[in-house]
Amino acid sequence: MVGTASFVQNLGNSVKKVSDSKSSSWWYNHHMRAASRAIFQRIPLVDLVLEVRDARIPMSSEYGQLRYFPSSSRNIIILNKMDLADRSKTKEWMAYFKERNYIPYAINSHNKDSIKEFLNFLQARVRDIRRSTHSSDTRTTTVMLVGIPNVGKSAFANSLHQIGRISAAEKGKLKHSTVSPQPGETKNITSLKIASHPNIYILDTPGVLPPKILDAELSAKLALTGAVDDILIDQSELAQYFLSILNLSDEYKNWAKFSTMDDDGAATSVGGSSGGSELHKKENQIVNDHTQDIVVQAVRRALFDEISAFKGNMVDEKDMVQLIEAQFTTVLRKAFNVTSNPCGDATGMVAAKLINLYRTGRLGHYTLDSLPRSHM
Ligand SMILES: Nc1nc2c(ncn2[C@@H]2O[C@H](COP(=O)(O)OP(=O)(O)O)[C@@H](O)[C@H]2O)c(=O)[nH]1
Ligand SMILES: [Mg+2]
Repeated sequence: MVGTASFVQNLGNSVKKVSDSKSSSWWYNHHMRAASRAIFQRIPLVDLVLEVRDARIPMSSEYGQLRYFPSSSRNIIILNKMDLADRSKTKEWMAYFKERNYIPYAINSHNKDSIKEFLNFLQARVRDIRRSTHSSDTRTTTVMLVGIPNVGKSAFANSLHQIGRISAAEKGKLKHSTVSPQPGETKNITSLKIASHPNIYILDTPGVLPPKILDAELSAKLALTGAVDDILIDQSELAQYFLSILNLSDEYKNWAKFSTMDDDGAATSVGGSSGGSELHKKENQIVNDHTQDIVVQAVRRALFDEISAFKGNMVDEKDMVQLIEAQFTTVLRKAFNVTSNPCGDATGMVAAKLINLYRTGRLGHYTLDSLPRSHM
């Protein structure tokens, strides 16, 4: 279980309730139903299917419909948002998929080099398929992106279109897919050219969630990573679930250098997923780039101090609840400079700010899905 049981249950049950509610036109709305059908019909017709998943939840972000099309040589699993996931866990997940004869590829859609590398890989794959099917060199190849909402399909499609080797005239200045932090922004299937001679087109599709979700932990992970519209979810439940993950992980130890406590050089003595000096360089860069990072530093420092000073037992549910209560009501309010005023929703504001920092990778890298036990 990722996070502490009661927080997983609270959030998971709320999400499940939304997905169960018949009146919820938000969850599996008519757009999703129509899109799901359109995608299903097209899958057998395209040359390749790129199933975009979120690298933070390589299993939970599976696109269920693909189980009906088990031809794994035509499918590639894209683990997008790798920049937000734990790097060593992504490697383990890649190995896991390869062992099962899937073709996985980890991507950061915002990174040019990552996209260039993938384009080369894709073109080689397309050549292989052409050879094996004896198709002519001039035939157009169609590749379809599928996935649950908000995993970055449109961002990925746009980057492929921008970086793809096509003429300037073909790079339509106005032609792009809508990228948005809100799930459900892509309403239609759009086609973008990503390579010439021979031509490759990519179809961007709307995200589709399962009509119903039965598992509380799965629901909680989908909500935290942004696959479910935030309007449907209590933001403080989301933030508390995240805090229970953060408190149990080692990520906060990387923030020792921001601490005001006398920690005797703890910054260099702790290990984490990121190397110390590399992290430092990155941190300096970020500080220079964004004024908002003064807030990020304050939040990291406050969390580091609070967790380090915590005398309770993290795996004890009661102690964890107490710690999160303190973090939420005092520590983070101060760090975010949110004053409690009778008209404002201070808890909601703290929650939204914390979730935003998590989703933009500024509070560490977490892979929420663990590999099946037999594989570890
Ligand atoms: N950090 C990070 N964010 C990404 C990446 N790809 C997409 N995003 C962000 O994720 C959000 C959803 O992207 P979008 O392309 O609209 O997702 P879609 O619903 O699957 O089409 C947007 O805020 C994107 O900027 C990535 O590789 N890394
Ligand atoms: Mg989209």
